[in-house]
Amino acid sequence: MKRILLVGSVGCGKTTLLQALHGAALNYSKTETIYTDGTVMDTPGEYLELPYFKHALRLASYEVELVVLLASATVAELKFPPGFTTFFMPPSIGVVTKTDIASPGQIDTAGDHLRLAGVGEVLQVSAVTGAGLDALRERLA
Ligand SMILES: Nc1nc2c(ncn2[C@@H]2O[C@H](COP(=O)(O)OP(=O)(O)OP(=O)(O)O)[C@@H](O)[C@H]2O)c(=O)[nH]1
Ligand SMILES: [Mg+2]
Repeated sequence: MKRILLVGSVGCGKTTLLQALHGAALNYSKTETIYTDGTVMDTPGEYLELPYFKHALRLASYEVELVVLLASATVAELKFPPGFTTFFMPPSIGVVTKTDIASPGQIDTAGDHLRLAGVGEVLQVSAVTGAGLDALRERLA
């Protein structure tokens, strides 16, 4: 699997997706700092949400081949600045999370937010049901 950086707001499902991608049990664990598990670099949502921390995301992105921006389908607010992908050196893709507990309209809105952030490609997943995980694994292979 490619070396990837997970970026998204607090609670959007980054760590849960990492666990699902690794075939591990899904256990809630608040991410408090940037860490690497295998080829996946996970980040705290605060690094996106608090301007003071944003530079840490850019530095981390130099270590990876692909930035994965995540947006929860259950969150109506825009969490990324428009054009945010230009902040990173590597290419970016978007992933809508929590599709198991969202309506099609909510999933579309989250996808629109990711495209506004600058990604050209959006996948949809549920770490809980496993929907979309095979397609994501294939994309990251
Ligand atoms: N129903 C559902 N819940 C999910 C899914 N992914 C994550 N969750 C839940 O959302 C909550 C937050 O998930 P995390 O993976 O910890 O979120 P995070 O983005 O790592 O959050 P921070 O570490 O705070 O930045 C947990 O209670 C998860 O169980 C999903 O696909 N479906
Ligand atoms: Mg986390």
